Amino acid sequence: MGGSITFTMIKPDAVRNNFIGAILKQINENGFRIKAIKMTHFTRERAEAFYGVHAGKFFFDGLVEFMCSGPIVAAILEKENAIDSFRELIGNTNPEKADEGTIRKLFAESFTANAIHGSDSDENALLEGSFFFSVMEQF
Ligand code: IDP
Ligand code: MG
Repeated sequence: MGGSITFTMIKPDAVRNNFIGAILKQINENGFRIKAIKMTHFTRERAEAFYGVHAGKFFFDGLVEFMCSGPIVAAILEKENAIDSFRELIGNTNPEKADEGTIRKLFAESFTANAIHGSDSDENALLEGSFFFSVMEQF
């Protein structure tokens, strides 16, 4: 038990397509423990801030629009080597390039509507988790 943490969001496409249960099942079966979870909805301002590192890129406006298009499920996950292990489980950002069996390959609609988010570093997992959950130190 124990390990490091990552932050994830089941994105609006996957929620609309009724994949919350299937995705959480994959997450659990791959050894992640769900430490905190909530269904919520981005406002435009919060989506712009969350993805601020991508501001100005060609896909930014479409990404913000999409992330505000419906509810999401945000969660803190724990596992040994959580960041890398989870990035492996979700697969390539572009679902057409994602390996068979990965969450994006199985459930994504498109490059932008790619079903799920996973943090890319310990530092960003804390920052991103703090966007949705208080007292991140407890994890
Ligand atoms: P990641 O989610 O795999 O870490 P990032 O490069 O951090 O990928 O991009 C954040 C999100 O922005 C992606 O998950 C995807 O939804 C969207 N995105 C990134 N690059 C593109 C692109 O080239 N076309 C369309 N959408 C993109
Ligand atoms: Mg990223």
